[in-house]
Amino acid sequence: MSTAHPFGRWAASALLLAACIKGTAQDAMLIDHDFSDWSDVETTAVVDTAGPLVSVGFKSDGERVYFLLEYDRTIALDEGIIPHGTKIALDLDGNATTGQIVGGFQGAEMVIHLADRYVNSSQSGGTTEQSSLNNSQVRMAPTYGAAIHEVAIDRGVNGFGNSNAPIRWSVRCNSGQQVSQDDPITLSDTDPVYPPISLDRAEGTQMRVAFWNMNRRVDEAQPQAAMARILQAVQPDVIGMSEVEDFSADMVRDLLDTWMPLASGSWHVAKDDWDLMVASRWPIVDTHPEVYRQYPVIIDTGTEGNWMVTASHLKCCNGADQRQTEADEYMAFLRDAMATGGAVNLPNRTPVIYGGDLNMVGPGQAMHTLLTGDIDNEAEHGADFAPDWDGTTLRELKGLQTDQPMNYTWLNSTSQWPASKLDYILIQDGVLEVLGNFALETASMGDNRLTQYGLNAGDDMQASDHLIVVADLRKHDRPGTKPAKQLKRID
Ligand SMILES: [Ca+2]
Ligand SMILES: [Ca+2]
Ligand SMILES: [Ca+2]
Ligand SMILES: [Ca+2]
Repeated sequence: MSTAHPFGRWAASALLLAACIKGTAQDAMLIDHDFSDWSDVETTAVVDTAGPLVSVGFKSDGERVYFLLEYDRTIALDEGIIPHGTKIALDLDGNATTGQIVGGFQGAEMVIHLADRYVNSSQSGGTTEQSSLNNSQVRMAPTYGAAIHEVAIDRGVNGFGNSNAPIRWSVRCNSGQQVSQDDPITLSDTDPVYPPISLDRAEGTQMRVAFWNMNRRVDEAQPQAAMARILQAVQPDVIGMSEVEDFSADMVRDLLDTWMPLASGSWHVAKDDWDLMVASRWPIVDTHPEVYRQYPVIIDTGTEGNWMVTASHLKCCNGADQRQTEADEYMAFLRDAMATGGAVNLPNRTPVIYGGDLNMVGPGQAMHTLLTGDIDNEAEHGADFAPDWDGTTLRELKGLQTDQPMNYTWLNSTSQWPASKLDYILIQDGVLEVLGNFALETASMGDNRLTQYGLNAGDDMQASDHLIVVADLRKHDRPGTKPAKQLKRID
């Protein structure tokens, strides 16, 4: 049965968006943890309430098919840590008598086992072949746990790029819940349009901040050359780095002075007691290495005063409890820094930026803490608080890639783990305006774009296993005051 889409909280922005994009229905679907691009899709509610699945939405264009999966609880889609066992079945020839059986659905040429991270494709002769989510270009968002997820499945790489044959599909959970499109449907053949994001600094930017996990390659010749090209194309003012523990601040400063020389002198580089550094065009006037695996520093921008930038590299993988403790520790630090008194004192409306490789997989409770100030272990780390100066939450930037509508920042094509957004920028949007934001994957850039920015297609993975993430920021104009002046850049 069909219902109007149940996402009331997006309705207002969706209406606005629809008004803006009227007549451009081929706009690309964005795999970005923002579901406003689903506003025109009628989702199918699950009749059986025995499990976590609530509804399923489906959409297609000439490059991909898309699923919107809504659950009644937080799910980590590519893990079984919260049981769901979601499978997507595609009957690619619209013939129920050929292919695999998935619960009450027959005829699937392709079955995507999301929670177990593999794809079974039917071969002629009745056998199946197993591939990874990466090989089948199954992309999803968000990477951390949530109740709603969007999934994209590439058509070309899975052999139905040019097919006009009607297909059928089904989504099933291990609860036995299942939603199926039983009547064959024809896929859209419209190519999605994704205007590339300029690498140029947005007008009015006061600080271009970047975060990058450097994968301990800073002393290797080929990665150095790729890092140089990427940084020269991006021209950040401030860089929060992780996995640079084997190198000295002086070494990194000398590299930055070579790659992005400043007319005024040297870069300022501060290193903590973990694997983090912050590099800045402006002086770093205070540092806080005492926060574990997170490195807040105070940067004196001159005309726009002090800003606090925190480079972070939270515990990876199945260390969700440790990530939570680390998030609690940082938020306790921020609460004390924003309050009057204590060891650190930020003047009112000092901009706070937090980012890096947060390794945010699993349920993602630690992200909830970082965004909202809801501290998990209050006995140890103190009371909850509002982490923005206007009493609200922090904002997680989308970080879409410049040249394809994906938000992942980590990809290992030989891994069972799918392309993931591990690298984040969180800001106080009560103080800061976001003028630009992207992740840079050179592999998906066309030749003209690569030439324009002096990049090579292989630069991203040559430099690191993580993409650089970038934001252009400026302070809000406060009501009744003059517009914020553009910062004078030191170079
Ligand atoms: Ca989206
Ligand atoms: Ca079939
Ligand atoms: Ca709490
Ligand atoms: Ca806010």
